[in-house]
Amino acid sequence: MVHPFDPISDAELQLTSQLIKDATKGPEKPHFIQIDRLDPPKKDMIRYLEAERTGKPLPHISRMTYVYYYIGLDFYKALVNVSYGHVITNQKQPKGVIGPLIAEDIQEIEQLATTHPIVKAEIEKLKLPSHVRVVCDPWMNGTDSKEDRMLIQCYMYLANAAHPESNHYSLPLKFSPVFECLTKKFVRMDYLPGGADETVTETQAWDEFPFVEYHPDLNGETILPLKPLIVQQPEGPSFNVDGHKISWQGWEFFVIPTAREGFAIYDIHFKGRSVVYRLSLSEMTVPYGDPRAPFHRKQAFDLGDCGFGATGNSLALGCDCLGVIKYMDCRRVNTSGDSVLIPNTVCLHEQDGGLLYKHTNYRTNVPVIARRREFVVQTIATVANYEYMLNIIFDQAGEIRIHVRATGILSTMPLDKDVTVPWGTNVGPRVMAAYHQHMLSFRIDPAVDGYENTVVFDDVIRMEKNTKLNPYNVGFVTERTVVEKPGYVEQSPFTNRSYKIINENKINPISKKPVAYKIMMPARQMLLADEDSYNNKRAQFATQQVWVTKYRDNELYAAGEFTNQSQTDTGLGVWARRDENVRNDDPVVWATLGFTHIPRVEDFPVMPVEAHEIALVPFGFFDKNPALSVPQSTQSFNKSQYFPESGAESSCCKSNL
Ligand SMILES: [Cu+2]
Repeated sequence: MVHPFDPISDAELQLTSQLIKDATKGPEKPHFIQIDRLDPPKKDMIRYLEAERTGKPLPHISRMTYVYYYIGLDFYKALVNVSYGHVITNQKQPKGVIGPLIAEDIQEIEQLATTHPIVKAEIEKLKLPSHVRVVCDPWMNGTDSKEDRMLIQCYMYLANAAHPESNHYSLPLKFSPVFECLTKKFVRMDYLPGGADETVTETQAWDEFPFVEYHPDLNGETILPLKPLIVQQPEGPSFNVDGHKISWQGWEFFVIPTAREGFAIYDIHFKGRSVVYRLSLSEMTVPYGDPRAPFHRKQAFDLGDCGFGATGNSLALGCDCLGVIKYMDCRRVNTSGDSVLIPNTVCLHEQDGGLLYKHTNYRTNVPVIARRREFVVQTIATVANYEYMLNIIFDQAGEIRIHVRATGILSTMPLDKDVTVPWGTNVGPRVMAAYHQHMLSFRIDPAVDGYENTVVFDDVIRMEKNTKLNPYNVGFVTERTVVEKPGYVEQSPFTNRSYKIINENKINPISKKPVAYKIMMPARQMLLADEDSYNNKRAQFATQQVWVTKYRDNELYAAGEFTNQSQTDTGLGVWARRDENVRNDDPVVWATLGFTHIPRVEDFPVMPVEAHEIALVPFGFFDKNPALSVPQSTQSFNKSQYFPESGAESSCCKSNL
């Protein structure tokens, strides 16, 4: 039986596109952009989940899908009831609302960018030798003015003609054609500055210099010998999978691949108590700090413009993930309305996370020691040059970690000989990687012991000095502020400000305070682009670290539903301004994980992962450490070996237990 949380099926996707085709009169066929299932209404789902838990008859919830498509240059959004097979709404969007990019269009533009006569004439001027070829990296246009056409900025590069894996990002060219994405019409040729200012020059003959290659066939490195370190689970994994529901070490939740977010996790319970209703990456924007045209428009919205599921990697057993792996697939639509399966975009597995706790009673020399086993839900998206690894990691102490790693290849700009610029790093001969930011918004729809929750923040402050109680001036206390209305909370690293989701209706018997989950996130630099820039207006979410809104169905994406060439943020920029109560109600927390990336030379030609994380940690949710039920770590369980030259027999994990 289909569960209301289940991802879109092949049949549902095809039914959706067929209904739109049937509803389209006139000669032009629909040009599909995105189809996925709509989130079931939360009110109905709460009833459904309650019935499921108590074994009562399950209420009917219709399966709904959304579809974005173009007819000519007109952009439409429709909602379809796929349980009953009819279109509910089908609306042409206002002019200026532009749909996301889709792989088929991008591939066509990529071809066109090297074969169009105007571009070919420009390439001719380079007088290229036969051992190099021209490669195009299509980029979303970004925004610097009002523009109703969906435009693609084609950044052009050279690569080694003899090898398909040659690193073209090492050799950017100084011209950049712009195409109209839907009609594939040539719009104009932009020229890129190569000096330390905005001056551009006409295309000159290419004067040869070496590539910086990453592929093992080309990088010229001698590979150092390495012996296998094999992750095996001889008795199988410790998790169970029932459809899309996972149970592991007291945790229960649903993992659902989606085209836009990569995946979402629903109805998270630990040891029978609810923690989160829905957890997902809601948006990521990557604005660049190079002020010169056309780089000033480099601002990707990786979810809204492309989609983390639609650009998801097919993860490979024994390569991307080790151990016993459960995979889930993502399904997307192509421009003709067919269903395309991207296999294995989400992997689920266990990993060793080092020690979870240890104490040695020095009087008896007896340790208690438990290893942290982690359960990982992972997806890896390739958004052109960059890879993003999104991990949601559960542990046995009730912690949920949102762990993001950026890797892949820096987006690069051309640089003339011996030039340096103050907004970028020279990462190879005549190639510069501009400073940029990665601003991710995670949407946390909490359910801390129920759905009526409150968001608070605690500051740690000095007690009043020279009082009877604090005569030595050493005391400090926490001071709590309750978030009553939607909006944002300012960062305050010097009061050690921490954010918590509490349930005011449930008092912890030990702490005598409301049960809570703490959102662990260090203070970080937020969006640098000025308030008077489109980069800022389009991504209000990225200007603050923590936002709170009141729950409404279908408010899932921090910068709004349509981000491609958007003029303003139609997400938090609107929802966080509503005057309504969020206390002891149904708040949604939006946590911005931001990192300002000043590229290193070592980030090129392929970047070692840069990891950042947010953790949701129980804070007076349990009445003691919930991980005491984890088995002790012993050598008989772990079966480790001594380094060959050692003959000692005693074990570090010796225990009298
Ligand atoms: Cu970066």
